[in-house]
Amino acid sequence: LTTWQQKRIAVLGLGLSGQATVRFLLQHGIRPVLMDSRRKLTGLDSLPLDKTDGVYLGEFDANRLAQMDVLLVSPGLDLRHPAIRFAMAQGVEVIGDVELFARCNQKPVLAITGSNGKSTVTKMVEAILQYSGIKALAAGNIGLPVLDALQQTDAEVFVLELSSFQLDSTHSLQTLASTVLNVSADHLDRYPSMQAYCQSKQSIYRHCRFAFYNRADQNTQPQQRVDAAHSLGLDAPEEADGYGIAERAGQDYLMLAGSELMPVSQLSLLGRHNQYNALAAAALSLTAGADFASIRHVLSQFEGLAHRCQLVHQHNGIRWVNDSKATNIGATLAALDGVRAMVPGQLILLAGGDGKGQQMAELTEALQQQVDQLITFGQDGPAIAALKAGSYQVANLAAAVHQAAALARPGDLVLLSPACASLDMFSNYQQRGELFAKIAREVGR
Ligand code: UMA
Ligand code: ADP
Repeated sequence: LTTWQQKRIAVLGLGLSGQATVRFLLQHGIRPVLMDSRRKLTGLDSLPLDKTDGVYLGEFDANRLAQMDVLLVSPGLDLRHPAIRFAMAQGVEVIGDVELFARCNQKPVLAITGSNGKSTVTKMVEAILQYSGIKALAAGNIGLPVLDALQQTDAEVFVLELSSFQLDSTHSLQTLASTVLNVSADHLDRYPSMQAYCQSKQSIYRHCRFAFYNRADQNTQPQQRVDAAHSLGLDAPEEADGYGIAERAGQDYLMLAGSELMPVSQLSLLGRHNQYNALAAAALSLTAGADFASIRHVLSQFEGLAHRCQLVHQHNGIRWVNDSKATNIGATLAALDGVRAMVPGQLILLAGGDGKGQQMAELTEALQQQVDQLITFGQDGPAIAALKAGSYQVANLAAAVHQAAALARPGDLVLLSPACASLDMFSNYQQRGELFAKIAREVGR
């Protein structure tokens, strides 16, 4: 980084990761230029702006960007932005905060990506390692910017949740182990094709020691040469030292590196997708030194994260489940699969929002076979409602919850699993999930 003190560095995007990047650069004696295409921003007052080389808010000026040596770009910004492309074409280096982390970090990294399950697996791995007595810190897309994590000097292992956006601006991240959990359509508003999105996910394997991929999902299999690749799956592993689920004395066991880890029935989280998440977390943790007893303990106690298939209210035999984090079709399909068997009565699904260019028709079969009542809302609600006869289309989430309450009987389960982003009506998925829980508690009495 010492050579950077003579360079012209701009930080583009001043959200969580941009602000962490600015703090990090200032601590290393580098005075960046700050830019954000938004005119109104929060949190900027916490930065010592007088120590920077200026703050520019509003539409990016291509010529100003082209005068820089390096652009540190936030994940929320599309690298295809004309001003960023123009700067790149002039030879300006464009990287993200994870790349800067990669160049400065000396400690082992476990890296997790995938369309769904990233946060769950990241938190599981962090908890397992901590229980094993290893100081692990989860960072990245999960919320703590990687450059803030890097400042925590007592951390021994970094567990990084990486989005495809972060991977796109990262080139030299060395990892002890990397995994792509699954690939299903998401963010197709930012990628020209599914193939381009897959390639982005694949780049997590670039400099890994161990690659763990999903044998039921070909897109997750490393397409480049890696030192050691192991497949994970919910079936019996073929190799003697494999990872999967095998029957032992009439019980299904999670198999970890050829050994029996624990009966699947002892896992705390429900749903087949969570069995896979548990296996992936166990495999990653093992490479970083976790012991079997700790893995077993954590996986049997793990409470799950808020807004992921979370039971938020139960009354009169009706259960209300918040899966607001299901912002794409793959997540909603997993939720339906996971809860269907638990519902003696009707499964009432609330879905809709910003579909991000997904092909909603991929939901058709699940809506027909697993959902008894469908209530849709938001911008792309109509496209989902069109897939099932007799569905209810309402104006907003509150109306959807009221409609659900009118339909629900004892034994039913009301599931908010929107298959869409929340940004057409909410600030984020958390706000959507909280509103659902609040109204469910009011009407479901
Ligand atoms: N934006 C602008 N102009 C700018 C910069 C950003 O309009 O100049 C917009 C973006 O288009 C986006 C929003 O601002 O809508 C936030 O983008 P950001 O890059 O400023 O985001 P940060 O606050 O830095 O948060 C990012 C991750 N956000 C995104 O990738 C959009 C956070 O992941 C992550 O926790 C944080 O860094 C710390 O590493 C959130 C997320 O939504 C949870 N991720 C997406 C997902 O999981 O689907 C990828
Ligand atoms: P991410 O961080 O990738 O968004 P989360 O762990 O936050 O993943 O879960 C997001 C959504 O995806 C939730 O609705 C959850 O029920 C669902 N999900 C979790 N794990 C998986 C998986 N392995 N496969 C498919 N869907 C999953």
